Amino acid sequence: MTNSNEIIIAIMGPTGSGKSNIIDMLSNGHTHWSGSTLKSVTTKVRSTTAKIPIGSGEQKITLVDTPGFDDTTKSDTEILEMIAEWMADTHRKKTELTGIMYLHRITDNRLAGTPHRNLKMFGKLCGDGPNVGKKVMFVTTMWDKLQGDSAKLRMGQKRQGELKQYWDPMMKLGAQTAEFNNTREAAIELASRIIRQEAAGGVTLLQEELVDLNRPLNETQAAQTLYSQFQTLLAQHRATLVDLERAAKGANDASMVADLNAECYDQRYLIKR
Ligand SMILES: Nc1nc2c(ncn2[C@@H]2O[C@H](COP(=O)(O)OP(=O)(O)OP(=O)(O)O)[C@@H](O)[C@H]2O)c(=O)[nH]1
Ligand SMILES: [Mg+2]
Repeated sequence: MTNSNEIIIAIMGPTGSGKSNIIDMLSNGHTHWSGSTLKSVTTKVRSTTAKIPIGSGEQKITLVDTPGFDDTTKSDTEILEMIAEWMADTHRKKTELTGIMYLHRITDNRLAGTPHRNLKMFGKLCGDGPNVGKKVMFVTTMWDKLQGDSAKLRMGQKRQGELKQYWDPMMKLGAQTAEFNNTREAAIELASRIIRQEAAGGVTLLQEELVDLNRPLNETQAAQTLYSQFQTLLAQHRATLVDLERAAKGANDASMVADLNAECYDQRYLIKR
């Protein structure tokens, strides 16, 4: 049996993509969770309830804020651990997620690298079980920053097109996409669309692995994806370090040696991290 009349929407995505901001808007100023600095703000999974207008009535919803991947203080593995703990707990209590919003800033000009890696991991977290795709909504935020500038808007549309290639596997499973322009009305529309789409059943792969199959987190597909990405990065940093050390030994200019040594230091730090 599931507690099926509860509406629960989790918000995930990279740090600074605007997860807490959407919750602040839906809660109508009740929460003040969004941050204004470049540092990661949300450090643990937390939830709040809000009432939003739907049709002629009101709908109570539970909103779950998550710390962002690509955090400045925590590794992606630590973030996944926190999210996994919450998701497993929810599934154990037979509470079902109504939907997950996955956010991305449309103003980011780099789609390759970290955002792509995180999306891949998110795909493994959801899996491709029946109805899971329908629970997902990919949302690009910060569209208001492009408004009134046609060149910037065109750039945003182009990025949205590129992002759709990464979203495609989940879109084929029914995932929705949306653009957010930083208003409460838009936030309500996003939540309403998730509620309207509500797909009965459909647990995420991560919940199934952790709870139904009783697997430890490090054996789940999401964690394995992070691990193999980490190994690839580590190999790249090691190769760069060898090249830099060789270059530093061969350099005659003192300032160039100092620069190369500083870069070696950075690479060693990344390897240890
Ligand atoms: N103009 C504009 N600003 C936004 C939008 N979304 C978020 N912001 C701002 O971006 C900053 C970061 O937003 P947060 O909501 O804290 O981001 P987050 O995803 O919760 O970040 P973490 O908690 O670090 O994972 C804040 O200053 C927000 O006000 C948007 O759509 N438009
Ligand atoms: Mg936050």
